[in-house]
Amino acid sequence: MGRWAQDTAWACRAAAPGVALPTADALDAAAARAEATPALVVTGPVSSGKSTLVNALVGRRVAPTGAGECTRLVARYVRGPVDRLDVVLADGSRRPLPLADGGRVPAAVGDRLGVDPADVDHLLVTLTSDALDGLTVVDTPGTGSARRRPGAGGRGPADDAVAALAVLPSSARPDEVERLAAPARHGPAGVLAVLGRADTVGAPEDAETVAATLGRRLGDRLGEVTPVVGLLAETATTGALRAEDRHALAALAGADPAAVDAALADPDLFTHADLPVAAPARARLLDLLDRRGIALAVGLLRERPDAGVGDVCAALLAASGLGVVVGRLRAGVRDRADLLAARAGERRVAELLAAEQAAVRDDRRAGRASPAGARDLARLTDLLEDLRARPVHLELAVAEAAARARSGAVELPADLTGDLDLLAGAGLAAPDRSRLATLATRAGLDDAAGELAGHAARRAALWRSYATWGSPPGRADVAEAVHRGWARVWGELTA
Ligand SMILES: Nc1nc2c(ncn2[C@@H]2O[C@H](COP(=O)(O)OP(=O)(O)OP(=O)(O)O)[C@@H](O)[C@H]2O)c(=O)[nH]1
Ligand SMILES: [Mg+2]
Repeated sequence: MGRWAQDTAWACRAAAPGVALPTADALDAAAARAEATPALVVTGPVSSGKSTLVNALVGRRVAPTGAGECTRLVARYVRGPVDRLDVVLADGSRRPLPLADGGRVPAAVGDRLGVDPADVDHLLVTLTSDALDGLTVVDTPGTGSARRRPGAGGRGPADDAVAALAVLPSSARPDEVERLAAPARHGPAGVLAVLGRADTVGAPEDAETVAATLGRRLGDRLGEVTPVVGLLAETATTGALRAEDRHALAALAGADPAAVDAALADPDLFTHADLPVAAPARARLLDLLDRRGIALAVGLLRERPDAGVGDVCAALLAASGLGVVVGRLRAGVRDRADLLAARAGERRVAELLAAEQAAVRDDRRAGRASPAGARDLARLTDLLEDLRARPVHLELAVAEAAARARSGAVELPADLTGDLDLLAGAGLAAPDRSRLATLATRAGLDDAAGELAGHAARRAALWRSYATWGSPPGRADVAEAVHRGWARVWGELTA
């Protein structure tokens, strides 16, 4: 666990002995929240390719996938010493259930356990997969599904996510995005958007254009949209492609190219055309690769008849775009896991304080004395102030301000938005020399060391005035965070 997450957990636990029992329990939960592995929630409309992408990310074909509504329960994929499945019921109790053949999560777990499916809160899938080291992945039912509902106590089993991976079809509308991604809820890492099933939108080179158009149509709320072919990524990373599949592909590569290419125009045609591969083997290839993947693999084997399963998988993986998604996840979530976990704990304390404030207000209105409530309120206020005084809070406040400005939620003049992005990448929690030097270079300063302090002081003053001169509240908050960021840079350089 990282330094800031640990620090948050300690602060919460240290405050617990001085408050009433329910508040102490809630503080313990906030500490546990900071200590927990950060979670990424995968969200999107029904059949957009979420579970297929989850399998690719986890490196195992474990989540059920298929045409029609397939995922009916939230499933949390976590790292553990053995593979196992637990069904978590609405009352919090857990029932173990064997994984189905091939290590898949079985469909209809409610029936298998003899419980009402409505009583199931979520599935907890523990896997030995290294890909889950440091990142829990949460698969969800499609946004249009009637199965989506908050879990017990009004909290959904994905509500602790620090970031969302939105898997979108090319037809996604801005109003859907609002609903499915709820960027504000997922904290500073926000939402990483991908165009799912990108092989189905036209020629390979079209996918980039469609993704860019989708990003623009969604109003840049989600930032960049990356095209991804989850199916090829899943097949390539999970060992699903076997020697006999490669054999079938090689037979197709050796057949009349005109006949194979013509058959690939349509799935039915491909399964029934006169080709030197048994129909069930062709149907399996369609399941594993779809037509684009088959064309790609056959093309490779025509050029290099000696290419093995590993070579084919490498080509599929390269064409899938998974590497770009993994890279974005690393930069946006994994590399910032400590900060995000610390922030998640801090958010819980803020929620707790708000609830306590409401309770004390109610007591006051009803004429009830609540000395314990007033005492807890003071403790929680102190704790939150302490947490917010840490540099990690500042770094995340600036990152959030940058995300809000980029999303259009807060309007700023263009030159100030650039300034915000600059500072958001500066590592304000621990601004060492190399980070400050990078900041100076990115700010376009010639004499990096000499000029940065003066620049920081001027920018701090500018943002300060922007924060105070009649700005609307959203803008004032953003400006205040950036002001404090530049002030910290100045302080580091002049201390
Ligand atoms: N051609 C192609 N098909 C894909 C791709 N990804 C998924 N599919 C197929 O699309 C169908 C739906 O995929 P899922 O991964 O189950 O989609 P989902 O979003 O989890 O669907 P629900 O759980 O029902 O909401 C399956 O038949 C997949 O094999 C892809 O990248 N390309
Ligand atoms: Mg699914």
